[in-house]
Amino acid sequence: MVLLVNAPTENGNAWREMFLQLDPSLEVRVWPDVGDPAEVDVAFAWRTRPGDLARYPNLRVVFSLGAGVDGLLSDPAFPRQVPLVRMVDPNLGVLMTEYVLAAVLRHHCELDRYHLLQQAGRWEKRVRPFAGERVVGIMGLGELGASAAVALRGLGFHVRGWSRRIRTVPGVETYAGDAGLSTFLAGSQILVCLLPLTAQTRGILGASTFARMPHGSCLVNAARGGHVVDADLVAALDAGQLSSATLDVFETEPLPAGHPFWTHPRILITPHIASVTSLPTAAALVIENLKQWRAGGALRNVVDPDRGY
Ligand code: NDP
Ligand code: OXD
Repeated sequence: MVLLVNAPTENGNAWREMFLQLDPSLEVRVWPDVGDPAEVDVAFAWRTRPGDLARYPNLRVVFSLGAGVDGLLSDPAFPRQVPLVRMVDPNLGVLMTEYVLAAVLRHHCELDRYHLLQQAGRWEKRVRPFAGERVVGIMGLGELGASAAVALRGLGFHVRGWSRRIRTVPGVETYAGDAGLSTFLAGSQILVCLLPLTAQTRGILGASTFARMPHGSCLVNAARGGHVVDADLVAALDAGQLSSATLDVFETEPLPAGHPFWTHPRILITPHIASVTSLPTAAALVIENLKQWRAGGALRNVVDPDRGY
């Protein structure tokens, strides 16, 4: 079986070595040294060149290096008849949860505000509410959202979550679909986005959403830049409807020089580091899934291309 590592922005040889260590029976090739495209059975893909995955006529499965598959599915030539498996690794949740906790605590403790006061040389105290008096709303209660929700509950926050279908997470108030969105947003003082980017969720962090949140609330976006309407976010921050934002992801990455987010006093930018796929554990999960499938079992974590996640 030929597995092609097709992840031009990553260290393809490191993945190749790990896959071979885990399953020496595989033949592992690294893009662009593809050999005969007709021999490729399986692709391990991330940020592939547009059209590239359509070049392998006998491709039987694509594994995504990342949890979000919007980049792969946005390629009009993506072979939609081939099963696409997304990355589900508890380690992604561990790192994402750390990031969300750091961002939520930064907003909860108003560290962003104190940073601005420091720059103005001002010593101004303000009593903050207890965590239980602060409502954190998480958009997306999947692998990452549910993990963050549980950890925030552990710190005592009042946590609510929003998903497509209603979910149960112990201690978390849950809402679903369009019908639940306004009520969910109306109480969310710190809103954390962990949605996949799909046709339904693109632009969801825009004026209409911000207007439904409490005045002065905060935003954490660790999902995709396409969720945010950039001009609406700047307008909401400038008007005080939102008081602060932590952004890890952007429509264009790296965030282009001169983009208004770079210099906005109420925006903290991180360079898409909220979570990172861990090579050893992720490779082991791919090989395990592949082995089960080769033995006649079903693939786990297959994406529904119509749903987009
Ligand atoms: P999952 O597929 O496990 O969870 C997605 C959640 O979003 C589900 O709860 C789902 O609802 C909900 N959802 C999807 N569409 C809608 C909708 N239209 N309305 C309401 N809820 C919706 O994904 P993960 O938790 O694994 O990952 C989430 C995203 O995080 C990824 O797609 C990726 O974009 C981003 N990410 C960012 C990283 C970073 O470093 N910044 C790293 C890794 C991932 P339901 O439960 O009903 O299906
Ligand atoms: C992912 C990411 O989707 O790193 O895994 O953004």
